[in-house]
Amino acid sequence: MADQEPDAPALGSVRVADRPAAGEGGESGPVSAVPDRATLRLALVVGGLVLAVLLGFGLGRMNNGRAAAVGGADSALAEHVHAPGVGAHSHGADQAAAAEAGGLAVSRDGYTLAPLSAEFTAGRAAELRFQIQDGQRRVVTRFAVVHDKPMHVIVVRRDLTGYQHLHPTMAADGTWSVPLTLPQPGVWRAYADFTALADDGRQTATTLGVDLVAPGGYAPRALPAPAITTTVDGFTVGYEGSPQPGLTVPVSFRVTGPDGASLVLERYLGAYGHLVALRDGDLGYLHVHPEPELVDGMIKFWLTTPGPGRYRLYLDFATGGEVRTAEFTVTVS
Ligand SMILES: [Cu+2]
Repeated sequence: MADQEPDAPALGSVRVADRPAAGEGGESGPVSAVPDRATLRLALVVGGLVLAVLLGFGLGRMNNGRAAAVGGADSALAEHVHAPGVGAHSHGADQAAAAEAGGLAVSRDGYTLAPLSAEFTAGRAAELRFQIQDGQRRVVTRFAVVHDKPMHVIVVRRDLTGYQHLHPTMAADGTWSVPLTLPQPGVWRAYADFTALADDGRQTATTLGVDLVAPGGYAPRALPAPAITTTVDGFTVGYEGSPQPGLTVPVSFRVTGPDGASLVLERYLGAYGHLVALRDGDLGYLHVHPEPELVDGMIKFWLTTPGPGRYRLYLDFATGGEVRTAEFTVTVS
């Protein structure tokens, strides 16, 4: 065999350190080359270690402490990295993918939402229980924490009333559960918004949806007319911005108190506000990317509306230790 240079080093590769020592393997290079190679290997190993430390440090900083893995004690530490200036739920997706509404399917992106209970009695406290399964129908137990929670559940009736934003807890077997009361009869939609962690460390952010039913007389309410301000418990909430079909645009909300004074907003789940947008007609769930800090006293989001139509916006904000939801109808054309 002809003498050959060591393989081009893959940065941080374990393989460099695992190669047999000179002379043990099939190498047939001149003896004089051995010290050089050993030195080179040592340099590569040390370099790889330094690089690994630097990478870990860099990832940790990029991650900004906003996400961590949850799951069993054997969970590998997983990073949930967001590009600077972009909020959660952005995963390098191209604009086309981001412009698609989520939550329309029980199975998508390799994961399936499997409810363990879908029928409720209107007005009676019960429990929503479900599992997330992977492509091999195995129950998923590892999720990335996004906005302080590994799982976000939205429940709304099909006429877009009765909005609830819930955070279930997971049992060791991967069964999620959360108390849920469907106050009125009708067909309701439940969304599971999560980032699953595969065994190989791959992260998949998706939103799956399933219908829940509360039998009884269903009297759907008409969607309220579009408006840029609304009130909730004496607080006035208004927004600025013009959602455009197929584009990601800024939408900023200002909250003022009962006396008209601008309000001291509190962080809730790692952000000043949480916005969910649902499409009238099919209840498509939209991607909304929050800015981490207030901008001119306003809560700023990046909203992607996939097409023309009417949408209902639900803004959760916290003040005085209480979370309230302001709702808006928006026409996109
Ligand atoms: Cu949530």
